[in-house]
This record gives sequence, C-alpha cells and structure tokens, in this order.
Amino acid sequence: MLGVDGYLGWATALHLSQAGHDVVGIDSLVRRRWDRECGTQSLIPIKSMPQRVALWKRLTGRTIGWRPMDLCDARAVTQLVQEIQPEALIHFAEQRSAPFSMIDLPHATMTQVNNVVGTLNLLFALRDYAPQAHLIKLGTMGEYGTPNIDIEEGFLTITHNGRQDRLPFPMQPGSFYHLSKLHDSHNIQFACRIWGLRATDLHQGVVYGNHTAEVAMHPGLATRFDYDAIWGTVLNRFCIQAALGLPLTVYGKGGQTRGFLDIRDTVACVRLALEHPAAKGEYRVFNQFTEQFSVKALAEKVIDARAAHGLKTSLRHLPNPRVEREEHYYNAKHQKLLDLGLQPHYLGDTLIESVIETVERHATRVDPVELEQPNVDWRRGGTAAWRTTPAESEPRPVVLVSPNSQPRRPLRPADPTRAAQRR
Ligand code: NAD
Ligand code: USQ
Repeated sequence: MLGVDGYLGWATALHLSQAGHDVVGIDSLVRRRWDRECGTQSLIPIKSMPQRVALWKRLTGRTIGWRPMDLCDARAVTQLVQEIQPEALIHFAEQRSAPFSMIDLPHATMTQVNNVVGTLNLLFALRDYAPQAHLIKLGTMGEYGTPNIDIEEGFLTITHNGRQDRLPFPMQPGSFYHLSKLHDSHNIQFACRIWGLRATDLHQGVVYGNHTAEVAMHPGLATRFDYDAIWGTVLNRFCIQAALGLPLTVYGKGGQTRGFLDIRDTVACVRLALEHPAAKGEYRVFNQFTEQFSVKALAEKVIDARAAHGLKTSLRHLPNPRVEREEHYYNAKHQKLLDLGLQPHYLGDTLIESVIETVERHATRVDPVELEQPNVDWRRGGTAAWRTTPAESEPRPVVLVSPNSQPRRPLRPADPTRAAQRR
C-alpha cells in the first residue's frame, strides 16, 4: 500500500487488513510537509503512522507493516519490491491537488517529477523483481476531460477511413496534476505491453466522506479530511461551508459535471480490483465513481439537506479560478466495477448530515479564510492569498527530489545474464 498516510490510503489499508490481506504501508509523509508549506491541516486530527498502526494492532490483533519511504528513491523502491515480493502494489502515493500543481513552475515540476518518477521506479522494480505482481494504480477521471461524446472505460473503438481499432480514449486533462496522471497511464500501459506486467488503472472520480467501517472503529483511526482551497474537494468543502453557515462557493456557472463516490466505495473498489487481478500483460482501466453531478446540483443537494432541518444555506457563484468548461455534455461509463460486484453507497441526505456533524465536532480547527475564496488561479498561478503561513516572507521551499536521495552507484542488475548480454 503506497501512500498509506493519506486520506484514501489509510482507509484502504485498514479495509484490506480487516479483510485478511497482509498489508505493508509505505509513505514519505511528504503530504504532512506540504500541509505545513501551505498552512493547511486536516479538519480531523490524525495520529502519526506509528500510533495508528499500533492502535490497529491493539484493536484487531492485525499488523500493518509501516515503512517510511519516498517512491522517488529508486534504490529503496527496488529493495522493497525485491524483499517483499508483493502479490499486488496499490499505488496512492502521489501529489494529488490540481490547484497545488498550478501555483507556479516549481509546483508543476515537483508534481510531475514526484508522480511520474515514483511510478517509473515502481514499474522497473516490478519488471526486475516481481513481474507477476498486480499494480493497482489510482488514476483519475480528470484524465478524460469533458469531451462532447460518451466517455468509455479507457478505450474506444474507432473506425477511420474504413479501418477499425481499439485505441486509448482521447484524453484532455485539466491541470498539470491531471496531466501527471495521464503520463503515468501511458507509462504503465507501455510497461504492460513491452514487459508483460499486469495493471489496473482506476480512473477515480472525486471522493467524499470520511467514514468507513474500519475508520469508525476508534477516533484514533481517523483518516485525514481536507477542506481548504488547495486540498479540499468540492463536496467536502460544501459540507463544511454549510456547517459553518458560510455560502457554498460554486466556481463559475456550476455546470461543471464530474463523477463522484463515497470513500466507502473507494475502499471496496480497490479490494475488488485486488481480488480480481488483471491478466499477465493486461493494462485495464476501470472508471471508479458511482454517480455524476454538476457542481451546482451538488450545492443544491447540500442546501436541501440543511433545509430539511430548517437551516438556510446560500450559494455564491465566484469567478472561476480554473480554466474548464462550465456547461457541457457528460456521460461517463462506469460498469466494470459494478460487474465485479460493487454495491454503491449513493449520495443522500444522511451522508451529508453525517459529514456536517463531523465538521461541527471539529469546528474550532477550521480556518474560515480557506472556505471563502480560491487562492490559485489557472491563468495567473498562486495569488497573494496563497501565502498563508507566517514564514512566507522567505521563498517557499519546494522539494524537487527526495531529501534522502544522494548520488548513488548504479543499481545492481537483476539478472546477471541479461546484464552480460547488454554488454
Ligand atoms: P493524500 O494527499 O491524502 O495522500 C497521498 C499520500 O501519498 C500522502 O500521504 C503523501 O505523503 C504520499 N506521497 C506522495 N508522494 C509520495 C512519494 N513520492 N513517496 C511516498 N509517499 C508519497 O491523497 P488522497 O486523496 O488519499 O489520494 C490518493 C490517490 O488517489 C492519489 O493518487 C490521487 O491522485 C488519487 N485520487 C484521489 C481522489 C480524491 O478525491 N481524493 C480522487 C481521484 C483520485
Ligand atoms: N469547485 C467549486 N467550488 C469549490 C471547489 C471546487 O465549484 O469550492 C469545482 C471545481 O471548479 C471543479 C470541481 O468543483 O470543477 C471539482 O473540483 P475538486 O477540487 O473537487 O476536484 P479536482 O480538482 O478535480 O480534484 C479532485 C482530487 C484529485 C482527483 C480528482 C478526481 O483532488 O486528486 O484526481 O478530484 S476528477 O475530478 O474526477 O479528476
């Protein structure tokens, strides 16, 4: 499990451990550092990784092996794969915020280097030491963009000048972050084709909610929950805005339509992919979401859920900081995970209310400034308001390579015969 300290990685690690899988969790904890850089924090306090895995062991008797590690450290990744001989690698460990990637050149570069290099390191380690292992990679629905045709699951059969082929679906990502996921997809697909690796690329929609059966077992098992303008996703932000009586910030016209899913479905989908692996040499794509909504329709759902309790919530259209279609056709297929047995949790008032109750419990940790205005503009980059930390008079630290990476000797080749042939 790569990215085990994150919002989805932690919840998924618990779910798979509870289901009887032997889980080893990897994370560089870089997300905690990015939080310090941005002056942001999880709404719900989260324990350190050693505390979390110790608590899980105490509550369930199950072990999640914890190893701090940067995926950009090729040698460490190679040694890990060689030593563990995993049945599957579940890869959540990336910089995942579109606004963060659009702040400026260093943030765009760091996002793409972190994500693309980390994934390449995994692919080479798999080729050399665990070619049978199943790579389950978290991609994103945002790789497709918003084309004026139905979105298929990864591939499209095209007839052109009388000839036909099944080709990768045309992609139009909407940020340097989303582009990094597309670069990963190409690299993974290529590695499956040339080395016979097996991979599932989960093109996931926007996730909401913060409870799974396992996370709910104890407050110390909480997973992170982001609401700020850089890391917070739209429905999580709307619930927090509603809880605090602030207007819901709809960017632009609000007709932007996306796929959404409950975090309980994220953990279930990953488990389904794990327990029904791709074939050798197969690169497959599952569109991982359960419902699609426009941003405005989501805001209206939150407003209605509050109105049922006699509470009035308003909606505010802000100038859109992003460059994206605000009114468009959207119909994305999402059949493959249903065929494997996914039982979706659809968005209802109960979920919205439960998120709002969580917010109310932690309301003192909310910085309302984060809920009022976006602070990164796609055209101009990070605006002045982005500098929220006191130490911001200094140039912001941006990590381009792992702090652990030293110049290293070349890696020992996996197979001496192959190395000899190369010579
Ligand atoms: P997150 O930021 O909460 O967690 C990501 C984790 O990966 C962090 O703990 C971070 O420290 C770790 N990490 C990042 N780079 C690393 C590296 N080089 N080496 C080791 N660890 C590293 O993000 P999340 O919301 O849990 O998202 C997880 C994955 O799911 C991401 O790949 C994201 O693109 C994808 N995804 C998320 C959503 C969503 O709505 N949250 C939707 C679609 C796809
Ligand atoms: N939006 C608002 N108001 C807000 C915040 C967002 O209207 O206060 C709008 C955005 O303009 C956008 C939509 O809501 O049109 C979704 O934005 P988001 O911040 O919820 O999600 P996004 O930036 O797309 O990224 C998130 C995760 C990312 C994941 C992606 C899935 O951070 O890791 O890849 O969702 S997807 O959108 O399907 O690509």
